[in-house]
Amino acid sequence: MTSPARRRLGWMMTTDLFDDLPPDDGAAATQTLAPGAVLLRGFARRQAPALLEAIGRVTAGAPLRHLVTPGGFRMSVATSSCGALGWTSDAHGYRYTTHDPQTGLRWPAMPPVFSELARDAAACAGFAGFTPDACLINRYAPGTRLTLHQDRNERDFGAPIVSASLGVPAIFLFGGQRRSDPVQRLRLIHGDVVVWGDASRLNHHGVLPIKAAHHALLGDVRINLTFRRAG
Ligand code: MD3
Ligand code: FE
Repeated sequence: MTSPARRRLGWMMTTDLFDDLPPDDGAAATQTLAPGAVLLRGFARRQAPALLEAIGRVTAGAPLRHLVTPGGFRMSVATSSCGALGWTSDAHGYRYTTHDPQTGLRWPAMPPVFSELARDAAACAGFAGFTPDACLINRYAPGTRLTLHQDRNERDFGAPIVSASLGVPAIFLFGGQRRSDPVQRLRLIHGDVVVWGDASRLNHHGVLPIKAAHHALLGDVRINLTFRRAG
């Protein structure tokens, strides 16, 4: 497959504008942010309405809630989960569970539109065969932020994490292995997907406070889906 831009320009130029892209692989909008970290601009845009409908169904069964960190702070992000495992936090620590502690029920099943998106995005980034068993749903109201952290509660760091952004934009912080490493800022908008694997899997990351904005489908919120192989 050839990108529309490359097709349009192909007759009049050589490849110099596209030297950062692999040749002719259909990955026209892919960008490597760091070793193992691949940005797929707009990858989830087409599926966004179906994703939102599925988010509505999942959160009807497992409501979004503000978890409390082990340190006793209420998270400003509201969280839910689906899949065989869901992520939770309380005074005892961060962990994955098979049941939602708030309802006592199993986490809702992962909707096929979720798992297919995660699998396809991972494959596009070079991680064929990714089958997530957990999806965290994070909802950001205006002003909500996520402080710099690592994701270390998963069993297998060999699997990537896939994240999809919906709604209003966010400035994402992408650091290194050590908390003190320099941090890149990346603006993520509706439909953007990032695959974080290999050398970037344990990098620190966070989200700056969400600026007041409006999105046609989501209003003033941002929703982020993160797909993991947790168990
Ligand atoms: C880079 N969520 O839920 S997704 C989280 O936008 C979380 O809701 C953010 O961090 C959000 O834990 C960021 C992007 C992300 C997720 C996991 C990563 C980036 C990552 C793991 C390693 C490196
Ligand atoms: Fe994280």
